[in-house]
Amino acid sequence: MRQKLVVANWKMHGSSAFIRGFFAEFAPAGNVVICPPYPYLATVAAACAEKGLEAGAQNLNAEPQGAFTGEVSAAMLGDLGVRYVIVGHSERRSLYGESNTVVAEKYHAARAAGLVPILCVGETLEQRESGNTLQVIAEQLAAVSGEAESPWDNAVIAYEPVWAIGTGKTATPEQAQEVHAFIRQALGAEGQSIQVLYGGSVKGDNAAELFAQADIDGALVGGASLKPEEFAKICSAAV
Ligand code: G2H
Repeated sequence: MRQKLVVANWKMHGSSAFIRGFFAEFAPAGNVVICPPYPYLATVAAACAEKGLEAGAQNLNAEPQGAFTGEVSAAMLGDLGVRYVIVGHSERRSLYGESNTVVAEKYHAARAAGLVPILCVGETLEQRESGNTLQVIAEQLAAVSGEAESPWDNAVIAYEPVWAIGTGKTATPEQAQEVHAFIRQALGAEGQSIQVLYGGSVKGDNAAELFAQADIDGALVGGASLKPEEFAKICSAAV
């Protein structure tokens, strides 16, 4: 039986004052992960530990250490008490040129260090309109699974249609369910146990209908995760 999970992706938002206010107000429900920007990870990890939540990072470098100015390794995240890390978010893919290969390297580096990668996959509007959604998702998944043994153990997948990210346009529950079911089938035997989240303009008032779908195990939430009350509503819908 899969448990539901809700992950906050704060992106490049927040401050020390925001974090104090957020944790003073946020009343958690269920399994929740908070992914702040790097400089706030230690503070957020400590606050999460107090409240029974988990902390996550938004990115990592696949190298274990070395002369990589500005980068952060999987081991450093683990050292801070961080358990999850987002890999392959569409903003990383489109704005920072992360290919399927780079995403796969990060995914495997995270798992090797004992972190749980949250692998983001999703199609652009152009890809959807040209009928290529499932092919794009299959390629993104195949790049990660490669020849690895049990590649989907201790991992989470987030389906985030690029056209729904930060646009206010959410995929309908049926559109999301279709892709989630496809992802499970593409993963073979491991597809039934892995948590598959939906992401893209999830809000307090659309979370419940998304979570009611058979193959949707929760959400990766951007904008709405910065509002403690609304985020708490989304988390409650997952319980
Ligand atoms: C998609 C999502 C969080 P938002 O990027 O990963 O953001 O909920 O603002 O669309």
